Amino acid sequence: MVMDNARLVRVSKYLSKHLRHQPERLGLRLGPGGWVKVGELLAACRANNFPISRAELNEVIERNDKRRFALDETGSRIRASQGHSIKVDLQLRPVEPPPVLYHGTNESSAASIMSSGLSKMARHHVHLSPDVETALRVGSRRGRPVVFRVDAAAMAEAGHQFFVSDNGVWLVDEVPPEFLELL
Ligand code: HQG
Repeated sequence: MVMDNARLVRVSKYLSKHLRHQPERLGLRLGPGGWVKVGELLAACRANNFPISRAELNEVIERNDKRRFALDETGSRIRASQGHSIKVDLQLRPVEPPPVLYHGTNESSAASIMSSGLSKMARHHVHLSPDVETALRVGSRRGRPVVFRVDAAAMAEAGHQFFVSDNGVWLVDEVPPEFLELL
């Protein structure tokens, strides 16, 4: 483990940008599941004047605060576990959610969310957190946070599908307002 935090964050942001939003900027295409060959990724980063060593990549995968990136079982492919804006099929299977999940957002979005529910906006899914602390952290990114309680059990009962990413983020297509309660 050799990277300082500044480098760790820089590499993580660079990887998020290209594995979630703009792979074409590096001449990459995400394969099924959102996977990219590690060798191809590192070569593309180098060609774009942002060289990353394999050791650094491994360290980012392991030390990243939210474990945003994962290797496949062979260690030869990498993907972002969630957070994409481009069309990608993560090949996640629907699973039964815990009875309650949470969504953290900023205060100024609360009224709109209460009337129209949660939409995925620019991302692929609505992101839900397993606990209030995580939701507060997510909501704090853009001003004063508020947290909604999501009645996941009732949603599942009503036929909504839930997915969970490799790093424990819960994903749904939408949350209609009747399943939301502002804490
Ligand atoms: C809001 C980060 C008004 C929604 C985080 C959110 C997460 C509405 C914003 C992950 C709305 C979209 C995702 C409505 C939704 N009216 N506002 N009807 N419906 N919104 O960033 O959940 O660091 O796309 O509340 O930690 O904030 O990137 O979603 O505020 O896990 O790995 O629209 O991104 O992870 O914002 O964050 P985002 P999010 P990373």
